[in-house]
Amino acid sequence: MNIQTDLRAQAGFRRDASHFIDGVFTQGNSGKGWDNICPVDGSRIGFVPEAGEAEVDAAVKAARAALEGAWGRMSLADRTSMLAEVAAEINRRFDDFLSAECLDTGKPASLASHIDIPRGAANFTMFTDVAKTVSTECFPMPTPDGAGALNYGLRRPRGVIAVISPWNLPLLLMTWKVGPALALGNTVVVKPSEATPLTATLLGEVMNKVGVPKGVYNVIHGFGGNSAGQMLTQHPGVNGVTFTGSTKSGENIMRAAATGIRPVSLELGGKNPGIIFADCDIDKAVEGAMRSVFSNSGQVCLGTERLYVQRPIFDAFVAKLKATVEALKLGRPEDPATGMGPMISETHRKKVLSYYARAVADGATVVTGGAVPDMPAELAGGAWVQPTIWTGLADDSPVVTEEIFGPCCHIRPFDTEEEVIHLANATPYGLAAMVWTENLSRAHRVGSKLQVGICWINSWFLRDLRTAFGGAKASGIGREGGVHSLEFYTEMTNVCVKL
Ligand code: NAD
Ligand code: 6OH
Repeated sequence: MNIQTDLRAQAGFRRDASHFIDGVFTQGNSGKGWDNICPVDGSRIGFVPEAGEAEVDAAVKAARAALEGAWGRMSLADRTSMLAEVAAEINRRFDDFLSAECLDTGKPASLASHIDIPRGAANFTMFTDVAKTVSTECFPMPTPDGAGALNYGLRRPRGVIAVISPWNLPLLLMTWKVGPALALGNTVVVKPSEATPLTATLLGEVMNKVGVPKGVYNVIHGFGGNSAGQMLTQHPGVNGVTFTGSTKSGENIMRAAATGIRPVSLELGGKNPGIIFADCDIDKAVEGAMRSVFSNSGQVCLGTERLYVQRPIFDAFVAKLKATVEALKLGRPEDPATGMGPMISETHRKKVLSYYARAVADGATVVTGGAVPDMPAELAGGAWVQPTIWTGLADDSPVVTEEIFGPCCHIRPFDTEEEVIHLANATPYGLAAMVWTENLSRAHRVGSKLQVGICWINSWFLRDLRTAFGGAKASGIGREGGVHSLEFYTEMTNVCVKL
């Protein structure tokens, strides 16, 4: 893995994004689009075309034709070896993907080279493995005439899948959907986030290089509501919508998918608690909290924004976390010393800063941060905020109840296990939680009582891709990962044969 010394010097990817429809890169005919801005310094990366009805319709039709054509006829062995080759080609073009992702998001290359890009490849290999092992049930049954009958299940691809993805882990979260969809025989139309169009576009080059039939993977660019996202989810040719993003957008997408009764898979927002018991290994807990609060500048759905620390170690924990946060270096993605990048955009920075102001207005103690950092002149146009810790807020402050999606957390003391379980669950969300304790019984007990899709004990973001991934309550519908992805990406028919 070679981290580029200058991302912009990496030549192998297009700076202007492009739709990718039926195997062809096109700017479309809508005449609309926008400038893609690098959040590191506010500079222009290139142009992004905005798809209109014509491009969305063409992409869905191309996906349908591929489903009924070359892709639908391909053997499982050929399909899966082709997708394994997609993974290999992502790895061969690692530096292109890395530079494109870091330019779009501003995230440190040290992070993207360990998480985003390798997972972009792994999402294809893992689901090709899953697809090869799919088997279905068989139930012999008696009949009154004594001859009996045999029931067996058949799994078919669901069809044309709309993939709507967010900007925080663009390649990782898009391929987390595209991988299983294609491995299980579907075709896709992807609408990546308007903030991060480059790696989805680049994946089109990989598909063509590998020889994936045209129309199997399509990309259209645009915004969400009243734009390409909405057109795609409303398109009658789409058989299912898989979405990662905010809970608000999830509600809109579910509404659109209701017409025609199309299934949805929704991975949504969170306000995840981290629970630190006094019997934990405090240094490991501080290190875990650092990663879960500040990785990717806090722009991770699984990240922790509410920390609950048991009273005997509260002051020590806050002091250690503060010292570690203050050592975090903000800087350019390509600088190996950079620990944190900017917010994704100026708009998002304003949102995060509004919570920084609200925390103060609500009487928080600002342990560290809380403002806009002083950056060198060449980065002054970037979307920077300071990593921030607060204490002293009431449990009903919006800073404690609403998802901020920034590099910040509120830390509150607690006394008993019962109390902290109640606090952790007192939210409409239910995506993830982390618990730090050296007491084995307590770890299992608390883990089983938290109303979340994923609970990490003495760890965070430790991912085995075979496990069920998704959120409880307002954090989502459905589970993806390993064989759990079969539920959404395939349709089951029971064949009942009278013998
Ligand atoms: P967002 O909801 O604003 O946008 C996500 C995607 O949906 C974008 O591509 C956007 O254009 C599209 N979109 C928005 N409204 C739409 C509509 N009405 N119809 C069709 N498409 C529409 O989210 P974001 O700001 O890009 O990402 C941050 C959010 O995503 C946070 O809330 C975060 O928690 C959540 N997230 C969740 C997970 C998870 O796995 N649960 C993972 C990552 C991010
Ligand atoms: C959210 O920002 C992170 C989601 C991570 C995954 O979906 C994953 O598969 O690891």
